[in-house]
Amino acid sequence: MGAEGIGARIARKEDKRFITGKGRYTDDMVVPGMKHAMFVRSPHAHAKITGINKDAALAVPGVIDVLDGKQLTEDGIGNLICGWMIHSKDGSPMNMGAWRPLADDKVRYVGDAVAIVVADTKAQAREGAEAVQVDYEELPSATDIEAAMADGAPQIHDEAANNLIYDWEIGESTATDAALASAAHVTEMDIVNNRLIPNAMEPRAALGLYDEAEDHYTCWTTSQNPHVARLVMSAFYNVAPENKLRVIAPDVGGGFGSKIFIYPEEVVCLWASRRTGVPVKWVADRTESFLCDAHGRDHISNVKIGFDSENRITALKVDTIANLGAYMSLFSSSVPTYLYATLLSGQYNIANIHANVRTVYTNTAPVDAYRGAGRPEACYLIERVMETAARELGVSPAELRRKNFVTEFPHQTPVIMAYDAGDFGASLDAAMQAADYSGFAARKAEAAGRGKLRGIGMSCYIEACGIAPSQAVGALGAGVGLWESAEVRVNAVGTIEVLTGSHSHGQGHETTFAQLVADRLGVGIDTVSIVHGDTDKVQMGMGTYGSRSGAVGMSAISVALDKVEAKAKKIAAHLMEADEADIEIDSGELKVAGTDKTLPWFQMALAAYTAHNLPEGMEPGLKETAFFDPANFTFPAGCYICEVEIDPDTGVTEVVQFVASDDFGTIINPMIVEGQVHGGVVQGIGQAMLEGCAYDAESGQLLTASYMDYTMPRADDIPSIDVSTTKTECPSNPLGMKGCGEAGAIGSPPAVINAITDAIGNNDLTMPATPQTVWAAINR
Ligand code: MCN
Repeated sequence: MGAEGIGARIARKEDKRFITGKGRYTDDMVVPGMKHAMFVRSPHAHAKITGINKDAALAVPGVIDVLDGKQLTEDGIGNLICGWMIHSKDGSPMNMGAWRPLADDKVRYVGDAVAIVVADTKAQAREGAEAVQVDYEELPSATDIEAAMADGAPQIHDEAANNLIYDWEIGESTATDAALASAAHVTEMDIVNNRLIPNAMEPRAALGLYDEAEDHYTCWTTSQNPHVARLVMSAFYNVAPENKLRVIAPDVGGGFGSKIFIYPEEVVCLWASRRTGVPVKWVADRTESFLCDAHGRDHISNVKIGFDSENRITALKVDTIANLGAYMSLFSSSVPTYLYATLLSGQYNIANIHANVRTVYTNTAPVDAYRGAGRPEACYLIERVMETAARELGVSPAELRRKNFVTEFPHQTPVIMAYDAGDFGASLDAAMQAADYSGFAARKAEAAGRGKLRGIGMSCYIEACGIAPSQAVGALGAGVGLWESAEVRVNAVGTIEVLTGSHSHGQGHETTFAQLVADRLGVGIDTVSIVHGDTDKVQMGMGTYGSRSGAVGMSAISVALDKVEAKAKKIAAHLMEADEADIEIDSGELKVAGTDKTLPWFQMALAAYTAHNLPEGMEPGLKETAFFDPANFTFPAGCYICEVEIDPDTGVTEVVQFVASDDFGTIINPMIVEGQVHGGVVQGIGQAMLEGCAYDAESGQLLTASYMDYTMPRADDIPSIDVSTTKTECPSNPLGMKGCGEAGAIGSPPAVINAITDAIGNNDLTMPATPQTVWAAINR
């Protein structure tokens, strides 16, 4: 490792521009003639549109046009799609209703887009939007799972009878039932995983530009995967042919999954630019973000876990219903199925697993991935039921887990996943030591002396990330293969540009990706530029989600670097009249091993472009492209331990200690990884204790559409988090990396709830465990 290479704890290169206000976000983009848009949104949860009168809006000074869903349909703009096909257990394909970018017959949730108003200023667009008169015939609505599944529930899409999208299963039902029937002990629980609303610092935004002269479209957008956005908008939405559409995702201020999807707004802004002849910019206000960004989680489940007389798990049976909201967003169908049920085995050796998953439409915002989609729900379920089983069996939660850990790898679970490497015992030991687990009883007694309830809870998580293997995800119904690409360009002066299909929106790629290059080529990170987020600059890419940029994106860079190194060595050997096999690359030089002959890196690069005597048959230049498609997912795993103190009179709960021990394989930058874990754990504590999304059952209104009602975690809600790592290398990528971006959000909620329920001695507690909820549980 050089001072800036793999493993170096160095500050993020990109932070200078972010913390000095020089980041360039979609809203910073200004193009000549640009106008502003405001969407007219449904105030009703469920209603027929019976008429739209635009006259008053068109009379508002500055309003250029008002466009609606009928015009969008006339122009042939397609339905928004869910690209991951799921079949019900009877073999039928999922029942997907249409999602029009602008609703033209019916609105299905509060915030559903109905029309776009384009005006000279944002204020005029807002005034225009308020003046559009939409006539609605209100329909009864259903916002939660039970209401949507009740007899006589409102029918949200004609295609989905009883609002059921699919009824899917995985694993062996009969064998699991039989194992449960003969178990020495069965623990059964009903588990709710609360709905979350993502809150990126930068709200979503889009700027659509149609250039009539060139017949060309450009879309600046807050996207985690601009190439996928271009592909989908071109291939499915009929917005523009792919060769005439450029999508740019400049600096993006946080995504956490919610900016993976292609939403109505970017499609409509592009189309509106063509219709109106002016560039159209839309920037969501915070209320729009609450209403319309894809929400996360929202599951209800029943789980049964069986043990033999030696407390070994014999069976796990899960019945889950997931709320997918009013429309099926891009990956929504995969979240409660392949991203969830395939991880139900947790860190444990379980011979029999069966899960049944039903998904339903409701009159709420679409639900899709949110930091850790599917996997947090699986982890919460298995780690809550393990802790509960330990309490029922009267054994230590740590030892019950340890007894059931998978210890041999590779390990094939009964639910598709093949865990490739891990040492779950090592994480457990490290976390227990860091948390001074054995000293807990004394701390509890001391707290009791102060009138406080103290509790400890753990969670041993595993997740599958590095979302790729094209063959695997293809076989499971994903509409596309999920590899990643990279191009490494060595310029004639020896500086290096890396073009990557990954997108960074807070994860520090400009630093870690440069560290990899620095490590391999012996150059400083400042001679390396990372280029991403622009479909005109970067070859095709698959973007960032499922903590894939390290394991998949950096691996593509690594393979491209192999090719660059090989060619550089050939050139150097030729110029130094040495054997290619003797060339070493070190500290910015190419050296002939065992001699004092060296060639500076930049001279080799210059020669690659300018030499008249390159090796026979060699093409000039030095740039290489690679597409990396791993053989398996990566499986980060770890142990989180949370300790809380509760005031029994008020229910006010303080997280007094949080310990995270993670296995992320090879670590490129420990400081960035720790930051990722901190961010994830904070979001997990937020889910467990603070963030409660609520719709009014009667009216279907979102009751938590502002920070007055939806509580995000703040610094004073969070203790100093103790992060450490253990290491088993991932065998399916050349760097041995496992993803770290979602782990914190996946592993932490059950640790928190296990700690609170331990403190209060009542296991009947749902998230978010607000003071009121905790107080009620104490007094139940
Ligand atoms: N890294 C490392 N060593 C490892 C693994 C990762 O040094 N063993 C580094 C990577 O090089 C990268 C960062 O850690 O700089 C995160 O890498 P990775 O785990 O591969 O995750 P991605 O970069 O693909 O980011 C996606 C992940 C997801 S899915 C969400 S959601 C999320 C997250 O990361 N959204 C985020 N972290 C976020 N962090 C911020 N600040 N903002 C978001 O929107």
